[in-house]
Amino acid sequence: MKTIFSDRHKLQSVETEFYRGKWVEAFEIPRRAQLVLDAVRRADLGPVIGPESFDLSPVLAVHDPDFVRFLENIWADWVAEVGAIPAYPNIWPPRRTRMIPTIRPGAELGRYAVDMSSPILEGTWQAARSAVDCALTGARFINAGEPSAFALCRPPGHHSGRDYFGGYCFLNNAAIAAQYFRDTGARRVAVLDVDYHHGNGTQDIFYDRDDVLTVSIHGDPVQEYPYYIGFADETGQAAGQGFNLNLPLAWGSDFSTWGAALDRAIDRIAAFAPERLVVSLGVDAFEEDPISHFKLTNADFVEIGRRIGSLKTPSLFVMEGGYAIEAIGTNVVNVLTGHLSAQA
Ligand code: 6XA
Ligand code: ZN
Repeated sequence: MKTIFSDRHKLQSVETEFYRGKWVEAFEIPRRAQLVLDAVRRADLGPVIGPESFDLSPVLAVHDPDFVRFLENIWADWVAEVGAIPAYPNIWPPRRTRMIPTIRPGAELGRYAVDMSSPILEGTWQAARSAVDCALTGARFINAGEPSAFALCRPPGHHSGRDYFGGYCFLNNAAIAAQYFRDTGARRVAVLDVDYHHGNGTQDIFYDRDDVLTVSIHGDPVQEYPYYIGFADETGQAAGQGFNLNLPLAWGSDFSTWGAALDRAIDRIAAFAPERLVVSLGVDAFEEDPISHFKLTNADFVEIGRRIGSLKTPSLFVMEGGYAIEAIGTNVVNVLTGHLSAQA
């Protein structure tokens, strides 16, 4: 299985993040991607390849053009007004306001950001573009006939919607890849999100469509980020009714519960019979994850990969979360080797 990786992910790097009322050591750090890469190399999973450069059209097929323009330009606007320090929102539009454009970067940050987890830095745009390029390059390998590929994306993407960002995400790599599969001929595409957190951006982007099935297994939003969205009764709307499946689970869930949810996810995906599968691969459901509350073991991740492989659908794995630094490489490689064993 090929891995697609870009060094440019390092351009998104902060020392601290605002967590439960305090500035703490950041969880989403460049070392995460390096450790996954090291593990991929150690496991001899297959070649590691740099991404091709894509133009903005696949991004604009998913994201709002004003939002994309904002992401591209906000750093320069912020520096001009505030200086070369990380740009964080600290104001958000109240409900029932009209979204009238402003001329101040701080106000625009609050318009598009849903939280304070995705600071804009000098290299954020380039890092986010490189992650998209990794996902799209992986999609190309799948289109060329590979049964699977691993886009080692960083920053992650699944919390970004058509016109918002947050939760360490900027551009929705998995959604962009899914749309790219549609635009290059796949009639039905499924996205399976196994990250601990609900893939709210991905759900939202495809919510009214029946050509992209979205399925997510995650911490119950009554108690877990991103809150407000990800409940079981969100099943899609309009043509998309029945084409979103949320499987929220309580804190403390182990593989007896999680695996049963995965089986439901897989049954739904099999019934949909997609021509391509995108897996939003976060490994933060791991028992030792510092910000998560599921109880999956190293070995459970092998089984996740194996069961996804039973679908026998060309599959693009797109890296999302996972913050237990010592185990992130093992857990990712376990999913991928589990998947390869089911391909054999
Ligand atoms: C807010 C960000 C927490 C979610 C990040 C993540 N502190 N998402 O892993 O998948
Ligand atoms: Zn996560």
